[in-house]
Amino acid sequence: MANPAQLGFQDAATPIMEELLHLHDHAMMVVFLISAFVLYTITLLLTTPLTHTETMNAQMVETVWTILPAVILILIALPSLRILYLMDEISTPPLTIKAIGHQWYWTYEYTDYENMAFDSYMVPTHDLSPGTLRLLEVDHHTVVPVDSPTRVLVTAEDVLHSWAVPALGIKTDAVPGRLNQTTLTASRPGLFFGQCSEICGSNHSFMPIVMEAADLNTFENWSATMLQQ
Ligand SMILES: [Cu+2]
Repeated sequence: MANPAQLGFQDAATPIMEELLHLHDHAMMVVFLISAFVLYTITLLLTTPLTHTETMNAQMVETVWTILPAVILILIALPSLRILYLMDEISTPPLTIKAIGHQWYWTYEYTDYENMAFDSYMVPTHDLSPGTLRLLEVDHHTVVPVDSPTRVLVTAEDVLHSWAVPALGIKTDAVPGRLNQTTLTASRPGLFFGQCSEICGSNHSFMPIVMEAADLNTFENWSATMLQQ
């Protein structure tokens, strides 16, 4: 999760999020270079007496300042498109989870198992045990195995919600009557926190998401206990 007053992103927990962080750094580098150049040019403009006041056109510089921004845009667009198509790549994952948004909790269905579904409610502040996070902890974690591709189907049953977990690089709209598909492959074990990212009603802030990436044995044990309930 994010630290208090954290400015940057959370550490990546999926290969896709790692790619997104690299793209962000790449784009920011371009922004810094352009900002520095513009600032330098403005300073020159304000401190240098004007010469060439009779010049009507300058073909060379106009050619350069038309083509150069286009090249810079292409240098940002190409890696961006690459990640866009990477994120779309689902293939045939061994596990599928269905996340259903409700006002104001999430329901999860593990459709590879018979009858494995549970609701995930936020733990109210007065019920929190020491060391757990206020407004982020839920009563049932959503467990996924580490290093295993997982398909997440996202939908809603009442209004628009959005299933978002920043460390996993996921933000998928939950739309009633629609089934959106996304994928995640947790690259390390851990707890990854998210929140509904669509203004969905008065308790919008109180339907957090807790993804627990665990090794396969832990996942198997957990799924066995969930099936017994
Ligand atoms: Cu919501």
